[in-house]
Amino acid sequence: MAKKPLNIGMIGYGFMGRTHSNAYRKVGNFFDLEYQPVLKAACARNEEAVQKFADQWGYESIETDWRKMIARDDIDVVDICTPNNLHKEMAMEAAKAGKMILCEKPLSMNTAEGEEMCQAVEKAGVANMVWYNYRRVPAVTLAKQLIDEGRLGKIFHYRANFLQDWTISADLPQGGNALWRLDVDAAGSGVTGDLLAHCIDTALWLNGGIADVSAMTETFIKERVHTETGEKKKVGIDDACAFLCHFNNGSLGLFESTRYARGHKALYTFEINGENASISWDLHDLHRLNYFDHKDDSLIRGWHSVHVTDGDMPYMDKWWVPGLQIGYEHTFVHQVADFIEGLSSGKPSSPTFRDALETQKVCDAVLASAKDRSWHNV
Ligand code: SOE
Repeated sequence: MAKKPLNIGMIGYGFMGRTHSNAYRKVGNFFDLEYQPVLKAACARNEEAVQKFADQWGYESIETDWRKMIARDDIDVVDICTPNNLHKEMAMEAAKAGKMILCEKPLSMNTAEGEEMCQAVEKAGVANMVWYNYRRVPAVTLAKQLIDEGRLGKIFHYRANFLQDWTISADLPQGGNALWRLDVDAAGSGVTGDLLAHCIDTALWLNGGIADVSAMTETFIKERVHTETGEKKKVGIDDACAFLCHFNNGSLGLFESTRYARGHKALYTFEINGENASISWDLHDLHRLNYFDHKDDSLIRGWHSVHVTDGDMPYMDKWWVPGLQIGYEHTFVHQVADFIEGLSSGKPSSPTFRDALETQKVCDAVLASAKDRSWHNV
């Protein structure tokens, strides 16, 4: 049967614009879905740059005014891939226009903004999702499956890190392409919203809600030149953040993120210790899930490394043959596939805006705790 078109209007053309565009193009080749994404329009202020992006990825048209693009009758889904300070305004406008929305993470600058966005999409009744892609690494989805089956038993500990080293140089400016992540007015926060948000989203999904947090943050470089003015400006983001927390299930959490861990580029890891078994995962070896089962015969008991490539493992029947692994870009393909399946089944795929708001609440509590150096309820 012919697939129904799902017309995509993409706002922004940076790193995420590329990962999402790639996913829209690939998904129909590997997943049997009711809808086929069509790259209808790409939108950004810089006409020459957005035309280049559109040509590269095969978008049918461009716009330089996002309001105009959202208003177009031939756009079904608005994909927001802009700096965080624009998410709310764009999502509110898209919801008002009755468009489905896929929004880059984190959902918003803070919980208050996120709540408004949730109310807007719920009132408009439009499908919505936030791009927390790491849930859809097959090994991470497998971890969810094993935990939900109760194999780990009671969970005692959840530990996660997201370590990078790309902002160590004091010469790096704030503001502009990609570097808007260093500008608090555009990003809202530093590693908390950018990196820990990923760890928190995965943790809430795997291990349930977080009750309270105690955090510390540090800004190692206090002033950086701002790209727009050429002047030095105070740095308002957190360069590093670590926090402790209690999960609602009684387990203890320990999270750390920094852009100052020399040698680490994107080392996202987590480990979960339960009564019967433990699980660990590492983004640099993303197709493996490490598993320790205390029930194993004591003579051969030990951590084993599961190569998540077999057809009965999450998503893997859609790709190659057992033993052949997939990578980072596939997580976005999986997310589009799940979003479309949600449209067909009427059962929205997670994380919706409302799900992602829970991550925002934890981020806000973390930043508040770091500020006044006390425990904060989420
Ligand atoms: C930052 O360097 C960044 O690109 C994040 O913005 C992404 O969300 C993360 O997946 C990789 O690192």
